[in-house]
Amino acid sequence: EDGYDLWLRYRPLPAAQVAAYAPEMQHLRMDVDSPARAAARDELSNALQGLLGSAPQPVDRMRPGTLVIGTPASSPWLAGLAADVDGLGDEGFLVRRMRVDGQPAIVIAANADAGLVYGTFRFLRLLQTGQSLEALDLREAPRVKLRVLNHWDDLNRYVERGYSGQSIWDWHRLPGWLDPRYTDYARANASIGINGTVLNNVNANARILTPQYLEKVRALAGVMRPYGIRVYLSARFSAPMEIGGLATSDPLDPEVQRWWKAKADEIYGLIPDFGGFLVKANSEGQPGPQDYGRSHADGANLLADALAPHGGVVMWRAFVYSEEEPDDRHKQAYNEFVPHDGEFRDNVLVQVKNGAIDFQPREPFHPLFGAMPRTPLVMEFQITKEYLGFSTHLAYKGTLYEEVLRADTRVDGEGSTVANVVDGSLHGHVLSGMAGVANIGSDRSWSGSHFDQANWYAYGRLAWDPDLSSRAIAEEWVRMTFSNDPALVAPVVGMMMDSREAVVDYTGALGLHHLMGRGHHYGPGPWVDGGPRADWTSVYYHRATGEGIGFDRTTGGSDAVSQYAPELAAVFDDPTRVPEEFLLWFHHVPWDHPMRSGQPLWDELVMRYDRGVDTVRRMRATWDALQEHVDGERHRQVAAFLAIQENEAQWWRDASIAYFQTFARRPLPAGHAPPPRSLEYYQSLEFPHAPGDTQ
Ligand code: BDP
Repeated sequence: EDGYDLWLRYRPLPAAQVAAYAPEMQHLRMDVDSPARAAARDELSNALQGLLGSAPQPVDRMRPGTLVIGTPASSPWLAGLAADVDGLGDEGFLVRRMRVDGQPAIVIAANADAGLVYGTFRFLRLLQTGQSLEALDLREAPRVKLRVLNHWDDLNRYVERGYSGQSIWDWHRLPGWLDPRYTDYARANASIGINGTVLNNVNANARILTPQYLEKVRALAGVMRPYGIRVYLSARFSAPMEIGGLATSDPLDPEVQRWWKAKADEIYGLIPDFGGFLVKANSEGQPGPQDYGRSHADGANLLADALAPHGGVVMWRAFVYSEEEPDDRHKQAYNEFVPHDGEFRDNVLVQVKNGAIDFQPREPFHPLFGAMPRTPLVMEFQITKEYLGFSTHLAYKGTLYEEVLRADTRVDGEGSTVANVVDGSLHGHVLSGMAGVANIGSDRSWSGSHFDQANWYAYGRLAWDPDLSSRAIAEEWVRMTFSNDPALVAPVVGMMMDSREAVVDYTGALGLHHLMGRGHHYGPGPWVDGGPRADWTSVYYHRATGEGIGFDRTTGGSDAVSQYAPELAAVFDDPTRVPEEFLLWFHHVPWDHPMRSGQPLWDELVMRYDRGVDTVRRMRATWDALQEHVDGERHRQVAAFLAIQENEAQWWRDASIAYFQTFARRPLPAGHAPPPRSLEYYQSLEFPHAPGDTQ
């Protein structure tokens, strides 16, 4: 059990469940006339062989205990379901226990192959999680259209902010060698509904667009296709100059336009279902349209026009902030993008990080959500844990995703949730998307740790249905990844549900943010100052002084609050009404600011640091007690990582308190031990090597 099998382990089910399920699925009636159907059939056979001890046998006439899989349009025996699958699109499906030709059967029906693949995985999940089939009748379709992974993978297999080994894309051996891992990657993604993957880093290398690399991309696209996954590429805006020999990349230059059109034609000649381009432009030193005095809309439309004849899309990132902006990085994306709402082509989506700064353990939702009604906005979540302890700290991000998706923007009255912006329903968009910065690498366990697989899983499930509950998702994942044993499920789900809040607590609660070590982003660095950019330091964000702490983003401060809908802005603006978890995000308050607990701010902050460490300690104890319920190999690794996490949570707590105490100049509240070492000691600690570091 090294984790390679992910949540698709298909280990034998307990005898009672086998006895209940097996008679219902002795036979299989399915026309296998496409690679996608073959993929679904193979998955089903392997899974049932593993779970139940035998694979269903193909039959061409109905017998009791038959699984019937197909489309009403092409399978005469399912023709009666035409109305039931109507409106489910190509990806939706129904799974139903019913009679077919007078015989009891389980049916997986859809309009197209993609739906059959999803329906098959959905059916298997029922068995894996031990559900009763008694009243089985599911009808599902994805809410979000483009459910995409973003790999920050370089062509030399280095993964930016990746903590699970090298890139899984072995560019050197492609296209000749198709590592079986690519197929398993596609299976895992299809099982959770992901239908697109951007293969290369947003800090893009233009060479990915050269013929030599496009052959390799084509080979990967071939592996993904049966699983309903399209490939996309990050495009470097200066590619026309770097690989095209042009003198400019100006989006309004006709030669540049011709170059991109020819490039798109070339790509679609090789990959007819190519998804499109993801672009990071004029951000953190990347080239972009502003280099020529043009706007983000000009840049995005240049690529959109090249892709449009082929049905491709552009996902144009809004993660922009410039060195020159002295005021508040929080406001920049909004200020740069809102004026261009309505100027983007129909096949452009603007991709927005979940919060206005950068994937911190907690941020309020990005004010762009709801503020660009004429443009579809892609939600960008980070699955890799750049700011939440890399792959050694256990932090289930399902709760973070859920918190953001459920946040109410109030732009169109109550119920204008971020989820409703993202799925396109609030403003009536046909296109919609969600992107997750992948945590996948060449490690045997894929994600660098067993529990980090849950973040990949949760992301996919929420992209399919942004209203799912993170707790229900955690439970599914635990059941499939470990076991259905109730003695294990409840405590492990409990650990996961507490885990992200623990990270918030021990790294800096109450709205503090961006306090990590410089460059590599690991461990505490609240003292980080100086260097090339103020907005890459910690002091820029926490603004601690002898009087108080926090970033004043109120109407009297940077006024970032005004980027939110008026009702919400009024709440954020008011220190007595702002949710406490965002107090220091929006306000600079005195150290003795009264908190809702009745304690002064300083005491509350210390209490939270300790609470975070305590939660990790409890998680460790919970896990240790589960030894007999988990295989030794996985149990040992998780236990070891939790020990690392406990040490480092303590380190974060001690270092942060030692530092902030120099401003607060107050003793620790009773019952809370002072940091054992001096501030100088914590500041002198060096982090030897951080994987995924860029600076
Ligand atoms: C930051 C990362 C950096 C990425 C950047 C981005 O530190 O490595 O390139 O985001 O999203 O969080 O473009």
